[in-house]
Amino acid sequence: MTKTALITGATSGIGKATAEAFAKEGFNLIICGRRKEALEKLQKELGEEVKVLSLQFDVRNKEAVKNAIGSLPSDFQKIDILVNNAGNAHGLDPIQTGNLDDWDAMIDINVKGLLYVSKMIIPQMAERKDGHIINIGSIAGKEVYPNGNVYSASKHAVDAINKGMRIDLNEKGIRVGAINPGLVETAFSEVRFKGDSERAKSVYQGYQPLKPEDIADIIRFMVTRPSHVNIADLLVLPTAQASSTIVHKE
Ligand code: NDP
Ligand code: 8X3
Repeated sequence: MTKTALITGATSGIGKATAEAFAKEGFNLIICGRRKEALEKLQKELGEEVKVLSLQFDVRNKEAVKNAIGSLPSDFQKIDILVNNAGNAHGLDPIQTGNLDDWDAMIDINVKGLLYVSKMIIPQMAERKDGHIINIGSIAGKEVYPNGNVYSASKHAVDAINKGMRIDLNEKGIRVGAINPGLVETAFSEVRFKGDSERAKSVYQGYQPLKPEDIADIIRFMVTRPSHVNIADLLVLPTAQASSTIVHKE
């Protein structure tokens, strides 16, 4: 039976690479994001290999999440795999000068958005006693680094939600696992530094960062294990990175 996967934040970076990896695996896809054009482009590309539906919504908007996932056509209603990936860092400031809008964005997207999407999908998985949820955390959910304060808090929340989901869904036979990447070269730093490309580029210079495909490949591995195997929690770093603050640059 062909599996269907819903991926949030599929317009870019890790989410897009995961959609591409899943298409190679033959999974039907529900790709989500705010950028319509990027969704349409990816839908067209991957639509040649598998069935693809795109859903455009902002995960911060509870009603939009409800409407989008609540009105799926019948052939996309059964979701086997949920990848909670949408998220970003906004700003990198000390707590005393942090920006309230940045804090709202990180908590609303990385934490509340993840919950809104999950709430729309977990009940059907629980009823079927079948499903697999992959939460994209971060090394920032395992450690706190200077100026990472609220982003780190949002990813520590993802770490806690991942554990909480696994505990509560244990009796339902649903697999729940997190992958916590270190430095991956995506649009992440562009967003964090609000379009300052030079500053964003410098984050990935002098060493070999992870590529989004590296993380996607591991997610593909996680979801293709036999049903009695749940990879519960992974920390994945570039070889040059030992911790949030220790990165060996040439
Ligand atoms: P990108 O900026 O490339 O991708 C972020 C994705 O999230 C985009 O597809 C974006 O889609 C989506 N997104 C952001 N805000 C919203 C929103 N309000 N509503 C719906 N979708 C949204 O970054 P990455 O691929 O790097 O990030 C993906 C995940 O990986 C994030 O959770 C991030 O925290 C995590 N991560 C990244 C690391 C890195 O070093 N890059 C390391 C560790 C974790 P759109 O703009 O179309 O809405
Ligand atoms: C993204 C990696 O180190 O910028 O989660 O927090 S880091």
